[in-house]
Amino acid sequence: MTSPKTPRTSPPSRVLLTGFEPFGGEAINPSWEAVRALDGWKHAGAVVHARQMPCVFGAAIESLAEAMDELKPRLVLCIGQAGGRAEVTPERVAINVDDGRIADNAGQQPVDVPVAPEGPAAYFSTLPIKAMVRDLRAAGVPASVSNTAGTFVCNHIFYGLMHQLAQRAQPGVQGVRGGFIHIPYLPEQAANFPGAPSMALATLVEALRIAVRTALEVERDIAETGGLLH
Ligand code: PCA
Repeated sequence: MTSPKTPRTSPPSRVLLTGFEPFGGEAINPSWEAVRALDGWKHAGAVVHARQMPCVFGAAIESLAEAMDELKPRLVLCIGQAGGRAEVTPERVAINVDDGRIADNAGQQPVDVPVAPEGPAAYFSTLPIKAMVRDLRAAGVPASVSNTAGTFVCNHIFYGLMHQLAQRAQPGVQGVRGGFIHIPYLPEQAANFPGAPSMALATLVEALRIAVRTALEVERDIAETGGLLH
């Protein structure tokens, strides 16, 4: 008797999704709350691995590098809190500067120090940020492209991510895609800042699901304006 052949399947590829620990006196960080809800989620032959990053200059990039070495992901999406923003905002560009308005969780407050002294001034995200915004809006999630990730630990890890991907890139080989998304406060955080916008956890989790899906499926970003006059 012949047993039915099991179909040949390739091992699932990995998506690394990172969120940050709380900082700046907050008890929670929406980025970690949303990211950890997606740990193990599978889509299109890829499985999400969630990791928490320290809100510390230097250590954040080291943790990210360790996770990338361990998981060898095909896609890396770093997420962070942008208190005061009303929308989910895929970031367009990471700049080569650390300039802390507040101290990080280790008490460091670098001012006008490069993230990588030998690195270029900036890196663009390699995520399809315009398609992500389109798909988020279509699903009823307020979203816009952002042209600045700030100069704190989020821009720092974003720059560190793109710098590492650039260094690991091999000519002629489809590179690993990566980028950063800032998300608003959770309602329970915004309740302490009357008037501040917020987004429910379920909406944030759905937003990240959409972002991962779009990044896996859309190879070339769409040309649709996401620009600002100033
Ligand atoms: N947001 C901070 C750092 C960690 C986070 O979640 C930022 O926007 O730089």
